[in-house]
Amino acid sequence: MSEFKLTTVEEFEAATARLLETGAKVGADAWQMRVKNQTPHCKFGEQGVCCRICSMGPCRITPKASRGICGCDVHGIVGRNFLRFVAGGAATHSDHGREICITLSHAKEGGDYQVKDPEKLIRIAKEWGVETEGRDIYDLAHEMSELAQEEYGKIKGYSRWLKRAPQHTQDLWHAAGIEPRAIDREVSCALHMTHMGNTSKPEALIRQSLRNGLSDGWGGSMCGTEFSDVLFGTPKPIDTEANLGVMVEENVNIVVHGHDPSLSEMICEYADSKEMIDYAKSMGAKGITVSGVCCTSNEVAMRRGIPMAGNFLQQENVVLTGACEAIVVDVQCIFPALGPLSKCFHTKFITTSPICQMPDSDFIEFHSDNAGETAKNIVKLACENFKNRRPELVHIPQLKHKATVGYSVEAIVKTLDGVTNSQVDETGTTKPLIECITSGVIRGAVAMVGCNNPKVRPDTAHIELMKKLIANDIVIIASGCSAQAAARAGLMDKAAKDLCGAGLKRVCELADIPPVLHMGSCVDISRMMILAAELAKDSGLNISQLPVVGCAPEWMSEKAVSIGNYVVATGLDTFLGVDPYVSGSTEVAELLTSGVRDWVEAAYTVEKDIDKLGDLMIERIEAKRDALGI
Ligand code: CUV
Ligand code: SF4
Repeated sequence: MSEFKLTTVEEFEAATARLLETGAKVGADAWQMRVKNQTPHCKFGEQGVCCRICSMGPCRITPKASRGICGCDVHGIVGRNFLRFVAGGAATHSDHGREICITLSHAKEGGDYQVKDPEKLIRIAKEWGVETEGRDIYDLAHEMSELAQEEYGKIKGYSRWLKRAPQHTQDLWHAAGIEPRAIDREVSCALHMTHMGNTSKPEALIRQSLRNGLSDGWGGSMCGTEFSDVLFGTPKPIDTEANLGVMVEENVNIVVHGHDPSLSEMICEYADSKEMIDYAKSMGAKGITVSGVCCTSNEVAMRRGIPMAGNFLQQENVVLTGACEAIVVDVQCIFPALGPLSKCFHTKFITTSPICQMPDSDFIEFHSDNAGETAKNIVKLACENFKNRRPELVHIPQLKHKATVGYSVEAIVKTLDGVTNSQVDETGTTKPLIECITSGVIRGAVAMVGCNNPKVRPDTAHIELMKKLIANDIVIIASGCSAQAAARAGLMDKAAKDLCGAGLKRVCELADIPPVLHMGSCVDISRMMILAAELAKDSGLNISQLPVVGCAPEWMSEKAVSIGNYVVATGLDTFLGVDPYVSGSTEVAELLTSGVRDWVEAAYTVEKDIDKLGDLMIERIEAKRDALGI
């Protein structure tokens, strides 16, 4: 029998309970308490039937008021709210992508930012029809940065990245009229359409939702991922660890949190320098430990093996250890609660982006042109703060698991190459993976993504679903907080192969991979789109025919809905465990769960019962296999 054991959610919760005791001692509150004060939630908001788009309102639809003051019905209100939700998410991911493109413009030989993957840059340049022969790599980088930034506001044509999709998918997008134009334009168009007195026809609103989603996944997010790889290196398999136990009591602990790797990369770089380590020692610490929370953590874990302290709903826990000298944040998914919370401890809460400014934080503005200097100052501040710890409050839960991460598409293709005994066995294609799927050794794949949400017992849905799927020989590709849940539980430990069905276990052994593959951050879901596109092209199938689905069982952010929309629009059925505020309109709900299938060959399923959600995904995968006769 196998010795391998996952860390259980009960163990996670016991560790949190112990930290909350410390919190109580110092008068800190935490999301667990705030949830209580916010429950029950507003029913109108939950169903999406409240409109406050103009100041004649707010209007809400009730049995005795079937229309708002302007006459908008419930379907228009729910549809507009949904589209605005998507626009918020698409804007957020895409603006992050833009920052990366700007960082690329600051790359220079010997500078803070360099081109770490010149091959990838050349590959993309060729794709975009840019002359690469005999060019200086930085000259090329700067031209590509400019072209990429133009993608956001160009006056003609569609997103350049769409060409990466199989022809059939591009044809579907064209026929449905949902090819995204300039990235920013789709956000503006969505806000324009939903202004008072514009579109109230659900079908048109949902079409724009898909187009706006695509402008994220096949636009802004893809810029973010691809140019991050160019700048910081394309991820390769690397060992790391996950959970709060990665923090080291004797060391200066710096926690990076947020999404944009431009800052966290620099922090990691300087925290690793002899000068800074010596400085930490002069302050009485043994060294410096950088660990991460949320997607910026995924970014540096994938490229540097930096350990992951936790995911979204653990961000307060890192401060509650009493051993966090600085929590350094860039953008997105950062609790404003960290301000008052850090004041209860010695922790410095350092905000760095003009996009994300919060009360009770030290704002140290970070730009790509002063990156090194700023990062060094932040690391120094953290070291100097070590002496301010209150030893009686220090407690780091000793929970952690090892994890192998870093599965970019490039890495997956390389790792799986040679797994099969196939004569074809061409290097650089997804054919070995297709062969595993066709032969039934692997039944299919699920892209597990998205956040935590207190509406679902945190991490349980991610972990339980993954356990169920791998036991059924379904391989998981994961990103965002879902990936971190997996890593903390131990599902990214290669030994987790013992929890798989016989087929998947064999593949894990042959390829030396864990059954849950960490593909990166939330913008890296664009990697999953590229993988699906490659699988379709290499197999001659349409994306919608592949036994592959997407799942976000605990999602919470606008970004997640934008992601859901581009995953569906790409032809992959998407399973949600939390309702996106559309239950108030039968028409909108019907379009999302079925109507859109006529346009893009995929749709949403919403199911709050996690066990059922798992069954539904397995059924869908098996139905796709049946349809192919495999
Ligand atoms: Ni986007 S997955 S909470 S950090 S969006 Fe943030 Fe990555 Fe969700 Fe997690
Ligand atoms: Fe009410 Fe119409 Fe104004 Fe919305 S747009 S608040 S439904 S009047």
